[in-house]
Amino acid sequence: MSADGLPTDGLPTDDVAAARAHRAFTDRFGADPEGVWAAPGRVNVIGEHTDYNDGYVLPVALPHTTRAAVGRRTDGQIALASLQGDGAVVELGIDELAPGRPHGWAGYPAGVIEGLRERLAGGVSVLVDTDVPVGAGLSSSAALTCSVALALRDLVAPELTRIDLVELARRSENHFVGAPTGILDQSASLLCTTGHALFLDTRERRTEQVPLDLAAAGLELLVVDTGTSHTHADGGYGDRRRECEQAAARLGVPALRDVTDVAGLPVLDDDVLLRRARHIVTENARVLQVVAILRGATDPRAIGPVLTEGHVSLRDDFQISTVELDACVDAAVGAGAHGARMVGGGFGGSAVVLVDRDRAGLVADAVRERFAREGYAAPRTFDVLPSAGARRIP
Ligand code: GAF
Repeated sequence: MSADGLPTDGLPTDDVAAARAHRAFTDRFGADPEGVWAAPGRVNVIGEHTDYNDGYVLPVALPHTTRAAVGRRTDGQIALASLQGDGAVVELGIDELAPGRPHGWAGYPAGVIEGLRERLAGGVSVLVDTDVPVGAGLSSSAALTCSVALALRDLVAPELTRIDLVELARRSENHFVGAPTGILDQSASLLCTTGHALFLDTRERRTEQVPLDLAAAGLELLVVDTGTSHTHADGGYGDRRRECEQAAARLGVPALRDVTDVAGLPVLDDDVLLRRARHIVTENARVLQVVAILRGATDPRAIGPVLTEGHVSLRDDFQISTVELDACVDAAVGAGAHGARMVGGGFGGSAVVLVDRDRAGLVADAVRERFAREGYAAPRTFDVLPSAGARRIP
């Protein structure tokens, strides 16, 4: 069980995770860290690709976290180590930090450090450890940047709010690593709370914690990691972003958020732009519909069909699904799930399935059997309840 009393599927408790990161930092750098911070990955309930269109999103935090053990230095160096890498420490002078330098996983924490460079003249050492699946569309990058951002806030920039940290982490991904993401993942990692979904209006930066007590309703979210590749720095995500911007420009609005009725879309004479815009307009409506259901006393099962509609829109209009994700959604719903959809940036990664707790095993088996029949690699599945956002541990 986690500190929140949630089942954690074999994950370490915060105490165990903190002790492990502390010990590894000491082994690697020969000194104690000043603390250990944890930030979760996320699974988005609904609201996909709406964030960079000024729209709405509704993520929950995963129980899976990235931990950062952090200590300031006095020699002006940055030293970055990961328990998941090859053991090599990435080391360079703080004045040498620049977009793309260092590259790879180290670019994510380095981008956050660069954002606070003037407060960290003496340098800093960071050791990270994670159980967020990497490249699975579950926001491992934001878990990494947000754990380091929260650590550095506590150590050198106490005036920064969590909203400021969302920006710091997003800038690291956009400008340092070169992945043109919105603010969904960073907001989820920093602002989610246990037992709630985070309703975020990405234009107004307004948030609402919407109760989502799946356990009380006998429900859970089953996450299916298809194991197929997914990365934001690649072209597909950026293409979709540009297409949405073009559609908004042709419609004469600042962002697709400003279009609330699909009836206005046929003036787009380009079929691709019409489809992209239709996804965003209908997806924003789906977020509002799901929030309305959850705010009411209605059974949360009622959101299931809306999730599946979201998948169809991502598949047919946004065109970012894959055969594996489509097979997963089809098999899960066929086996009695209330709804299912792909999550995250797309072109691979994971799907989320809303399912009765006592049926989750059957549904997972049905997905596995379908994958075996189609000749796809066996997926990894795990159950999730809405978990805590970023925090200092223990
Ligand atoms: C990725 C991005 F990082 C998010 O900003 C968001 O656009 C998401 O894809 C799609 O909803 O996770």
